Amino acid sequence: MERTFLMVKPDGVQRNVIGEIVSRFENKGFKLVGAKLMQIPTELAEQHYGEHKERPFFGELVDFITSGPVFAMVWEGENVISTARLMMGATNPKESAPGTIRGDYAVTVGKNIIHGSDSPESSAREIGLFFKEEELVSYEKAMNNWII
Ligand code: 3AN
Repeated sequence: MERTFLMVKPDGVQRNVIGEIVSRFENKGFKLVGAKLMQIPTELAEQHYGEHKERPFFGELVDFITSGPVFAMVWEGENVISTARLMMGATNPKESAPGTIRGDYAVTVGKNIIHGSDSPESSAREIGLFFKEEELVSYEKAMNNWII
């Protein structure tokens, strides 16, 4: 079953929307298999955002993501990577539709509440960066029979 890495960023933690975001993915029918509140060390932030190293906003990005605690999660489900991206909305909140997380909660591109892996490759990489295998749980939910 597909897995994705999702993270409520420091702005989302400060604005008390962890529960709201978890609820959206639970209600959709996805399964939470790992989660933790953590303060990201600078080195991990630089690895996580490695693909943006040459971008002018890289320093800002690292400063922001390390500025306070984040809520890191791994979610499981059919097509969870692309569906979570749809539920998050466009990177720039100016373009994210109402009803999406960023559309409902975010105003600027820097402070856009949530991160989500954009491909199976980035999901595997990011889950590996943030979680040890033993921090992820495999379990059955009876309700899943009514979802898939
Ligand atoms: P997403 O988070 O939707 O996958 P990416 O991977 O293109 O978007 O960008 C990573 C993060 O970098 C975004 N979440 C956003 O906060 C930040 N970012 C992207 N573009 C800009 C920009 N032009 N100025 C400042 N920050 C940006």
